[in-house]
Amino acid sequence: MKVIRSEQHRLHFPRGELFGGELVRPFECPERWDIIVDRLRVRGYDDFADPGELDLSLVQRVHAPDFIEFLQTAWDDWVAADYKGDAIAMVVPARRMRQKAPRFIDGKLGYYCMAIETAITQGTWQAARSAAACAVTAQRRVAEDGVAFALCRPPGHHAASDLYGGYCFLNNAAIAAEGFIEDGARRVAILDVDFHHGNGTQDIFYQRDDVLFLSLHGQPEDAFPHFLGYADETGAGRGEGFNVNYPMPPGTPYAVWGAALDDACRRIAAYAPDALVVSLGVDTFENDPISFFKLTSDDFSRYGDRIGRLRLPTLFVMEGGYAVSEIGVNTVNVLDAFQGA
Ligand code: SP5
Ligand code: ZN
Repeated sequence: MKVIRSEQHRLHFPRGELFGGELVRPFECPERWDIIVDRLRVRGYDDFADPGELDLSLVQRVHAPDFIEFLQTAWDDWVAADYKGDAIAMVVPARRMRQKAPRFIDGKLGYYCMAIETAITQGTWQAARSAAACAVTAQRRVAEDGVAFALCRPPGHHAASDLYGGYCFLNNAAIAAEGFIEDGARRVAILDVDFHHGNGTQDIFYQRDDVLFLSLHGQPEDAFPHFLGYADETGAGRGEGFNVNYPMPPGTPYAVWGAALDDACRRIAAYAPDALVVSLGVDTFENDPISFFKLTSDDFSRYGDRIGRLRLPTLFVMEGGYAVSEIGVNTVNVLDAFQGA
């Protein structure tokens, strides 16, 4: 299986993440990438490649022009305001306030932000661009090989057309889905197995019937991002019926999670897509520091096999997973079992 990854991910590493009222070392850190690469090598994956130049027209199909402009300029605006730390949003356009991007950077950050734990630094735009490029380059490999892995960092599934946050800036999986459609796919399914609801991906495709979105995640009552991901969000307009959420409670074991995955896989098979994008977050792991499902390392093999039995052209796109020492084993267990299915 071809693995597309870029060293440029290192350009994004904020000094701190706002967590429990403290600035802590970000959970979403460069070591995550290193440990996945190490494990891939141990398991015999040796077909690594850098991404090609990013096709900005695909990014523009997913993200609003003013949002792309904001991501490109936010750091310079922040520095111009004479701020010394990383760029963090503080004021947001809450209920009954004007939804209008202001001129000053403090206001812009809040306008485009969906969760303020996520800081922007000098290299954030370049790193986000490299992650999207990995997704698109890997997507183009799927036509030849039937499968590919985009080792994206930073992740993407919380990013909506004009929102960043949840460690995400560009929605790598959504951009890749648009790549499949550009290459002739009539239907694409996106299966989001990250612990967190893929609010950005859901929002991007909510009114569409050519992209089926399914997400298994911690229920919004208890889990980030808290304000989307309920089971009654089923799509709108021609997209009605093409959005499927599986919110699950704290402590969910594989017996329950795997049954939801099986239901999702049966819906995917019935949809008969030309391609499948898997938003692969491994923060469902029992020892993940910020999540509450109870999957074991062996469970990742179990579900990799289930996805493999769909027999679809499949692109894996890396999302979350914060139990850093086990992130490699858990991620590669999915890929190995997919290939063995
Ligand atoms: C891509 C991805 O996995 N993003 C997740 C972003 C979550 N950031 C906020 C986490 C806050 C978690 N608080 C839970 C505390 C549990 N003790
Ligand atoms: Zn996650």
